Formats: sequence, C-alpha cells, structure tokens
Amino acid sequence: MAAVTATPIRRIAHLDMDAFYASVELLRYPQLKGLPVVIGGARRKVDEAVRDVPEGGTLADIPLHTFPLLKDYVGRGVITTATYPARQFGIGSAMGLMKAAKLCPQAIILPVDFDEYRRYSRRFKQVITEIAPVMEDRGVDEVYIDFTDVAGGQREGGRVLARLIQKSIFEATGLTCSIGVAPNKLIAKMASEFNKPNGISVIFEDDLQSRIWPLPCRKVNGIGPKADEKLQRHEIRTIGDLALRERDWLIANFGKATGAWMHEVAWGRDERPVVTESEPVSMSRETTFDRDLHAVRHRAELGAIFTRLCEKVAEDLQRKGYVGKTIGIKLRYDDFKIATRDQTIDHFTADAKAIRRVAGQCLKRVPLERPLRLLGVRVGALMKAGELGADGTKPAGGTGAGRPSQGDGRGGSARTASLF
Ligand code: DCP
Ligand code: MG
Repeated sequence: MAAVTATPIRRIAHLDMDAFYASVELLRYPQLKGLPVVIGGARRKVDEAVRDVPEGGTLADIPLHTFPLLKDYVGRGVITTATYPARQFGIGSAMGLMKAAKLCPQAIILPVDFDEYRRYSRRFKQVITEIAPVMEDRGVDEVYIDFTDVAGGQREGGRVLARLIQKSIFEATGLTCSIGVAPNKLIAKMASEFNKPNGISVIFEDDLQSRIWPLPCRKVNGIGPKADEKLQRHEIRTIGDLALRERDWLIANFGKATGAWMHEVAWGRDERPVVTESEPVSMSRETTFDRDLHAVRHRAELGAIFTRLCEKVAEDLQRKGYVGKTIGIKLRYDDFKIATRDQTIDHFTADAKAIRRVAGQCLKRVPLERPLRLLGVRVGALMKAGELGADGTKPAGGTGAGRPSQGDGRGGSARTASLF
C-alpha cells in the first residue's frame, strides 16, 4: 500500500493578548474583574492603593472604594489600554484621560508598570515557543507563529493548535489572548481581531470574499488613515472595493510599490515569512513630563530625569545583551516640535555613565529656550555584547555599524545653558 503524505498547506497564526496591560493589572487586583478600568497617567510610583492593604492581607484584599477613579484625575496623560467593560463607554487606547473621564467617570485608573508587562510578555512568548518554535516577536503583546509544520498545526485548519496555545498561556499566566489562523500573516493579523477577547478565528483561502472583502481598508496592516482617506475619495471603502480596482489604476494613483502592494493585499496574497529572531536596531527610553519643564528653571529635575533615562537604556541593553555606539537624544518642545541629535563614538558601550556623557553632549547641540514636554535617550548601531572584541570595538570582519558622524543635519548652535 502506498503511503499518502499530504503536503502541508501554509498556516500562519497571529496571536494578540486581550487588553494586555489591563489584564496584567487585574492579576494582582482580581477584585477589579468585570469593572471599567483604564491604565495610564503617571508611572507607578508608590502605589496609592497599596497603602490600604489590610493587615496581613494582599493586594487582592484592597477594598474597591479605595482605588482612584477617573473622575478625580487631573493631568494630561493618555490611556494605554482599557478593560472591555470600560470600552463599552467608548474609551480606548491613546485617548486623553480627562476626555475619558467624561465618558466614564466611575472607571478605576491604574498607573502603568512596564516592567511587569515585559515580564508577562516574556512568559507568554516562552509558552508559545515551547509548543511552536517558529515565532516572530511583534512587540509586547503580539506574535506571529508558523503552524505549518507543527504537530496539530494542520488539524481543523490550525484551530486545535491555537486552542492548545490559548489554554497553555492561560494556565501559565492567567491571561487570555485571541488568535487568527490563516494562509499568511496579512490575513492572520486581521483574523485575530474577529473574535476578541479569548477567541479563535480560522480563515482559509476560500474565505477571502466572504470574510475579508467586506472589511474596511483600514483593517489592512499598512493602510493608515492618510491612505484610507485617499482611497475613500475614490469610493474605495472595503477591501473588496480595492480588489475590484485594476492593478494599473492603483499603481497610477498610489505609486508603483504601494499600488502593487495594495493589489496583492486585496487579493489576500502575502508571502512574508515568519522571522524567528529580529535583531533590534536600537533601544530607547523616553518620558513625557507631567508638566512642561524648562532647561534653566527646572535644571535639577531635568538633569535627574535625563540621568535616569540613560540608566534605563543601559539596563535594557545589558539585560538583552547588547552594546551600541550611536547615542542620541530626542526632545519635544511645548509646541510639539521634535528635535533629535546623535553622536557615534569609537567604541561600543552599554554603560550608563558613558551613555549619559555622550547624550549630554548631544543635548548641547539643541536649542533649549522653549519649555520641554518630552525627553528621550536612544542607543543605536547595536551589536551583541558577546561578539565584542576585548578593546570595545568590533572584531575584524564584522559588518559596519552605521554612519560614523554626528547625525543631526541641522546646526544646533542656539543654546541657552550648558546644563547637562
Ligand atoms: N498600548 C499603548 N498605547 C496605545 C496602544 C496600545 O500603550 N496607543 C499598549 C497597551 C496595550 C498593549 O499596548 O495593552 C497592546 O496593544 P493592543 O492594541 O493589542 O491592545 P490591548 O491588548 O490592550 O487590547 P486588545 O484586546 O484590543 O488587543
Ligand atoms: Mg492586544
């Protein structure tokens, strides 16, 4: 009897955690389950709620009435995410907290705790790679997974494996996620939203017309508000509308690359592989101040924030095992204009003091008359610390590490103070 071996068909999953930051917070405050909760505003300092932990109790015992409410919030922070009960009030990511307070004054507000989210991010990704090793990291709460050759990856179009991953993540972390499984990344990304939260959607090639074409063009990862506006002006609202336009027409109106890409996308075609390890190009930390700060009047405060940012970037680099040689800064002024400067040094580093020193020199090249809203520090031209020569330079034969210059482009002569 001849053995029949079916060639596996390409099955790609996109997994996205549900209300990620908020769900992580609810793990330590389970008493908030089912309530409208938003995450945003200040970073976690001393947790105000924690002060009310009853004698011998835990965070889970903090009485509900002691949690801060959105209606009492004053400031200009934005929401990073909101629980699903809060979303029913029209609240969502990137909305100003004061505006959200008008929509749902009784929502509970919690500060962000990036370290905690990163810990959970690492945990759920580890669960996935133990089951399905070909995983592409797409940020703190989402990944692509190649199901094609994984055990169970073909059963029910990938639903069986998706269920296993969902269950394993939940058991390991207490968090839920939503998964789309499809012939490629493009469709998988759209599909993971179909049954949020805690859902699975399985899409086959034949489902293109019924499931994908009715969606608005904005659902395509890569069609942003500007492109969408232009498409709308041409009466193209859905992906189906897009599919019915001639490829040449799209190229004539959107340019060669974009037009051709739009055509492919509308017909559900995408050959991009799932890339297991992406090397970071740079690492950065930035902070938006609670109020505008001025280089002279708030010199000490700014200096401390600046040093802290450099330490954080250094910690990130060291934890992830990278060193870099291009060090840069970013400022946003009170008029929202952005200035960046960077400088490339002759050796690789992950040292907070070295980063601080070079970043300080960059700061001397930007105008500092206007008050500042935001300050950021970046280290680029990275390489793995393990590949470094003993003298802090790259061993011969390595690839080039970016441009060897002061990359600001504009003269930064106007400065008011040598503060940093
Ligand atoms: N995030 C943010 N600012 C934004 C959008 C998101 O800080 N403008 C953060 C908070 C989210 C996390 O990134 O928890 C993941 O983003 P998602 O878009 O996946 O949103 P959620 O996971 O919160 O919700 P959903 O269930 O819709 O995926
Ligand atoms: Mg998410």
